[in-house]
Amino acid sequence: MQKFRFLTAGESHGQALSVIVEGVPAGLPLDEDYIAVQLARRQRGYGRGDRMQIERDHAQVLAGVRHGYTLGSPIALLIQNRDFANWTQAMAVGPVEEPVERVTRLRPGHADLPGVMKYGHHDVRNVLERASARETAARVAAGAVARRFLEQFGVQLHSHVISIGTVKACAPQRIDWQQVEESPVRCADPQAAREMMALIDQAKEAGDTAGGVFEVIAEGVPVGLGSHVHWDRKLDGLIAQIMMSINAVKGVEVGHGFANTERPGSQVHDVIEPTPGEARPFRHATNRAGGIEGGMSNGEPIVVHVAVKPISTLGKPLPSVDIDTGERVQAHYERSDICQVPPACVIGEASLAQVLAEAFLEKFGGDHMDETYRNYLAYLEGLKKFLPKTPSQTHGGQGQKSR
Ligand code: EPS
Repeated sequence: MQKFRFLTAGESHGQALSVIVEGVPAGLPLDEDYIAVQLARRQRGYGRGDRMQIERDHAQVLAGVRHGYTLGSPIALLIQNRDFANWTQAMAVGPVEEPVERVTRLRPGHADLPGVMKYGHHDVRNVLERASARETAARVAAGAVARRFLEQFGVQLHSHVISIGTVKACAPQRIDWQQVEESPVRCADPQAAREMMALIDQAKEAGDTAGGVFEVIAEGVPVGLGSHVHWDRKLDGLIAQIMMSINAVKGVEVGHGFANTERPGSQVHDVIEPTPGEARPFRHATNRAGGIEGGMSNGEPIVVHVAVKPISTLGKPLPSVDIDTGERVQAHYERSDICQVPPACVIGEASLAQVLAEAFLEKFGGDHMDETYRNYLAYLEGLKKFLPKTPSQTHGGQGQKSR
């Protein structure tokens, strides 16, 4: 079975990040410039550390694309780490002449402790290099391919920051996405954005870090992606899994998931309305479910909230233990970001795009985009049988029989 999936490789300060994206039908227009736009969005954000001054992320397409169109074969992408020039000894692939200084002081909250125990390493760098959120550049490159695919069906993805620390945004009813793109913290509320930046400044001054919550929205998703029939085919379950795998993410909510628990059911469930005269058979009066019912998209925008913990590398490190001596020490400090919530938005978009592209291909298949598109249009055509009946159909006409 054709399956849209991706696999990344690469250490934060190694030579490069690489990713293979598989399952993309032939005939999808794709070029490096398109992917570069998404990579640049991920690099921005107030609260980023100095590393982003060094990197200019660009994914080179090594395979799977010819003359501007995908071939249906695996797509291979390569993103160079410019910073590798400063780490040639520390991250050399071959043996080194001079011993390289090891990292032995564990950082609470990072992968350091379980990583060295599980893999039997004596140098925490063997864990932290891969555990670094640098890997998310490769995810965004893969997500750009998924996004390009979804665009062909009119699916649009957006994201914005809802809170950083205790500062919460009052998002307007209609979000100006261009304004969000221009906001240093990807926030639709300019006053809250200023307060978020001040909070990040304070965290930096205190040698601390800041977390927050962001929202990702996918518009134009057809009804019926995912399935109610098995736990591992439920769209909300798949979205939660990929979001939880983003570095520092600790919570995922679809729609008003948590707030809904405080309301009676009558004020939670989205009333279904007929749509006389419209191409679409039904709509919901509200979207508290976040566009998913029974593990399937229901035709409303898919809305996901994602909680990001404060980064665990602290300028003023917490108490910890040295794996060489077993003694109490201050945790290791390694240059890092103060707040990752704005870039995490872009990673969240890429992740949602992955899940939706996979669900799209599961539903519509197709080895060439033309085939996928034909199947998609035929499905939409089939949905017309749910359109309101004319009086003659309701009283025993053709429409009634065809159901
Ligand atoms: C990260 C530490 C920092 C971040 C990095 C994630 O890198 P460095 O140790 O080189 O300063 O900048 O994120 C990225 C490099 C990136 O591209 O997002 C960490 O420890 O997770």
